[in-house]
Amino acid sequence: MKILILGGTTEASALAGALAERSIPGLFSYAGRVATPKPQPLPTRVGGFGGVAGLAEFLAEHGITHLVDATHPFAERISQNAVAAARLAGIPLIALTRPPWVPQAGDNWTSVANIEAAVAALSGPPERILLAIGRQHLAAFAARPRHHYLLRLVDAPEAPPPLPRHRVVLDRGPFTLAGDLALLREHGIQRIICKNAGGSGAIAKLTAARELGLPVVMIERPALPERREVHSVEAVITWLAHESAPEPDSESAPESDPRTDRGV
Ligand code: 3Y8
Ligand code: NAP
Repeated sequence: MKILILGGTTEASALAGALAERSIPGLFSYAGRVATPKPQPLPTRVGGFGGVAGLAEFLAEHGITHLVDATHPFAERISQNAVAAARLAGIPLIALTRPPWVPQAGDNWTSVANIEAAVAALSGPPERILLAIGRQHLAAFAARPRHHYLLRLVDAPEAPPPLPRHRVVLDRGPFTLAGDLALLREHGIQRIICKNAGGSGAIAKLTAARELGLPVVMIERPALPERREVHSVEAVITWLAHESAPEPDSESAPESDPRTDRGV
């Protein structure tokens, strides 16, 4: 058995720890989006595979027997590639995901379908906005230049974002309620824009928004391809055990006793 984990989330790190503890051979994969990704207790590779064909080749060349897609719900392309590459390579695939967040009493959310809809939702008067969506989609908000954006990024942007009024804060999750309350108060934030990532690593800002009575523009998840999906590390471990159990062959299967068949 040799597992490849497509990582980049809190759950992927927890699964890597569980495999390492059980001495289950595994490899961990990052896209290489940030300068210093969190170290993992498994051998780690960084960078794209080169599309579906590249990933299928990697699976075959490295003798991968099981593929676990533990990437972020907004990492659409890698999840599509994983389904296609696992099929090409003829190996089983499972996705380790977390349920989306749902609004609680006291929340003031506007759910939107995507980044463009979030931009469209900012048609009101100038506000101080926490844009907590990372670095990859900032340019879309250039269409709404009158707001003041607080950008929380993992790494400093190579070029200044095309937002006339913005402030960058460099930080990486998992985040805390105390930290996010302080951030929102210090910068006088009036609205939060974020992705429905789910999980525990990014939820603090929503709890802080509820406490401060701030509105949230929640970007809902893209549709992902059909695949086997679980929400816990234990469920992946159970699946691995089941998937690697030898098929019971007919010779060794115990004959049913005719007497018991008749209930005698
Ligand atoms: C490179 C690898 C772990 C994983 C931790 C989780 C939690 C902390 C919260 C906010 C939201 C955001 C962002 C965020 C969080 C976890 C998780 C999560 C959100 C690292 C990491 C990698 C990335 C990539 C990065 C994206 C960006 C998104 C920042 C590691 C730290 C906004 C998503 O600069 C860039 O280009 C950053 C790109 C993709 C989204 C974007 O589009 O910009 N994550 N984040 C992974 C790789 O190379 O394969 O160092 O840990 C991982 C984590 N970030 O093991 O504890 O599980 O989600 N990551 C979002 O959720 O909205 C920050 O600021 O409130
Ligand atoms: P994406 O748009 O779905 O993927 C774009 C390309 O990046 C993929 O086609 C693949 O390149 C490469 N890639 C993505 N994840 C990879 C991985 N784990 N290992 C190797 N290559 C990978 O992905 P994304 O949204 O940019 O996210 C990139 C990484 O950041 C993922 O690991 C994800 O879990 C993590 N992350 C993303 C978010 C988010 O908001 N998107 C949040 C937290 C963490 P090739 O086609 O060349 O193989």
